[in-house]
Amino acid sequence: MSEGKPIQCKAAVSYEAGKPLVVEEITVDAPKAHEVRIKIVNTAVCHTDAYTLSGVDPEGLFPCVLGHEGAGIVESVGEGVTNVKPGDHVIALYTAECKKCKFCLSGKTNLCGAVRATQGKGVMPDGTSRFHNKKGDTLYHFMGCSTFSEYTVVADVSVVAIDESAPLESVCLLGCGVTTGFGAATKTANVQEGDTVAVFGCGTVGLSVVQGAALRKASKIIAVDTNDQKKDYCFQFGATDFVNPKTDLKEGETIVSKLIDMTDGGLDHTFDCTGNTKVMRDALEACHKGWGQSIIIGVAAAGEEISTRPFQLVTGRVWKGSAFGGIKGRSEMGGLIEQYKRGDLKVDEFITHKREFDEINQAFDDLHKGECLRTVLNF
Ligand code: NAD
Ligand code: DAO
Ligand code: ZN
Repeated sequence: MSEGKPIQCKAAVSYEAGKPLVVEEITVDAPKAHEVRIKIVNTAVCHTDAYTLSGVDPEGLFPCVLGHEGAGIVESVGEGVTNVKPGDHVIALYTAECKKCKFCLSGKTNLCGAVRATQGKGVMPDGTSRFHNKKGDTLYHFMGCSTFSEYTVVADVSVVAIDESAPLESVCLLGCGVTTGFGAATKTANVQEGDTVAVFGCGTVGLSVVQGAALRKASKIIAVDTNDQKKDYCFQFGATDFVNPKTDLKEGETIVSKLIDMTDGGLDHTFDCTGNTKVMRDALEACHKGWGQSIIIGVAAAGEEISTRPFQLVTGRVWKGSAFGGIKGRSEMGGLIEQYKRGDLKVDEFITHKREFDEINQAFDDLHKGECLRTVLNF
């Protein structure tokens, strides 16, 4: 029985920005009160992990255990934990849900204040870490999840138990990218039947917007991507059109003018899934006058700012943002898993690469391949 004791296990430690991760044995302490220790079974690599590893994330702390798109099985729980128990299949949540704070009770947002401050500092809510390397150095947590370790410890508000029949290899992707895009379309934007939609950037997040819009029976779903390798995926997930702004514009045409021409005056909903602030502006300006709304999902580099002419907003276009698709992880993950099991939510289709955990550095390289949506790692 490992309950109450430290566990030695394999993890990928990020010691320095811009350097490969080091796969080594670390110690994972027992969970304290209101904490949960999870045996991670599968984790995927997302651009946010790469962003922090690159060193440009001003909040990045090293050495740390990255990873935030993971699923596993509860090994043990600390005192006072009632929402999960050992043996439960779970998904780690980088957007916590305490159900008690001002944010959770507002009914207006999925952001939660419970662990926000300590999560951003790479520690557990009591201000300490559960990770140490063999030299005894403390390793920081990441996004309240740290799924690049065979065992991790998370706050009880940062984990949700799921239907055991859902394959962990697939549903680990609901920990970030798929949920983010799908929720942005179906919840934040609340796309309705017959609406017109344009999605800028068709990686896992953008394709999940596409599939959310298709499920809602949008009449036109225009996928915009500078990489033609994304075209087939876009149609597979439900796009009606694909535009590559690098190659598909006539002389004098801009992506904004082309989209406006294609939709008789502009779109009902647009989504930025690139993190590029110029694209964010195009996405807003391609919206229909009077009601079009543009949802920013992409995470821009530190210090970047967005701009447009205020007249764009005066004339009725709306700029919104969406974190984790507006989804409350503990209350709503069960519904997403049901949609996945019914076939209404594609998840398996995003797994373009599978690797053993030891190949995690190659999984970071996979991210740069145009045809890669997600690499899922197996412990
Ligand atoms: P990705 O890199 O797989 O996909 C981005 C896509 O955008 C690529 O297909 C790329 O070819 C395309 N692209 C790049 N520049 C473009 C341009 N100028 N015009 C059109 N297309 C362009 O990334 P992803 O995993 O799908 O994530 C997308 C974004 O969402 C990232 O910025 C990520 O950090 C962010 N994200 C946000 C949240 C959130 O909660 N808001 C959650 C997860 C990810
Ligand atoms: O509550 O103030 C806060 C912070 C919420 C963080 C939301 C993060 C959304 C985007 C991160 C991309 C993750 C992959
Ligand atoms: Zn809360």
